Amino acid sequence: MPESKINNNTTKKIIFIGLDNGGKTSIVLSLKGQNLMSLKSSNPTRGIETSSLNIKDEKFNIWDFGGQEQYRNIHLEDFKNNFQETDKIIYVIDIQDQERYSLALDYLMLIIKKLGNQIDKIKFSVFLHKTDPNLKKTLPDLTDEIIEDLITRIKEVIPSSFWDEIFKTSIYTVFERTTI
Ligand SMILES: Nc1nc2c(ncn2[C@@H]2O[C@H](COP(=O)(O)OP(=O)(O)O)[C@@H](O)[C@H]2O)c(=O)[nH]1
Ligand SMILES: [Mg+2]
Repeated sequence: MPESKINNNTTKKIIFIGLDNGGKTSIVLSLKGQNLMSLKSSNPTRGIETSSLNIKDEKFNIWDFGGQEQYRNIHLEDFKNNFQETDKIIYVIDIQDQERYSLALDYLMLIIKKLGNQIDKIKFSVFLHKTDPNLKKTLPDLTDEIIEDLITRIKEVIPSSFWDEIFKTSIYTVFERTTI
């Protein structure tokens, strides 16, 4: 049996993590095909919400980590349980929330530190989320230089093997990832 057939039968664990309001739950819901109107009314995630998702014949367990301050440290404290057997971690940064770039980078750094050499076994991506198609019009102050500077700072934090795992994403495009 080809290897890919075997992998299809296993459920992969994916973690979405980042600051609150970054858009994690919205990404999960849009991957599930929910319409945008229902996304607007979603509440902040408390603790960790798990759900499953099928894409083609692959099954995923999604762990959506509430990003509010009171939960952030708890996730890291119980890191062993929360991050065990993880196939993929997606770190979500709200590109429109310039004031919290530093906070988002600090939290990213803590996660990378905690992962230690386990990171070699995990796929790790950073989503520069809320990169909406009309961003240049709606937020003209968010210049290319500011975004480039953010990307440089991310690269200082994550191992270079993940540099090409930084994506610009938005729920306002058919969920699409643009490689930087
Ligand atoms: N402009 C924009 N807003 C988004 C996008 N994705 C999510 N949001 C909004 O960001 C807010 C927080 O989203 P939520 O999914 O609850 O964030 P979470 O705390 O990371 O789970 C909500 O008002 C969403 O509608 C996006 O791609 N673009
Ligand atoms: Mg949430």
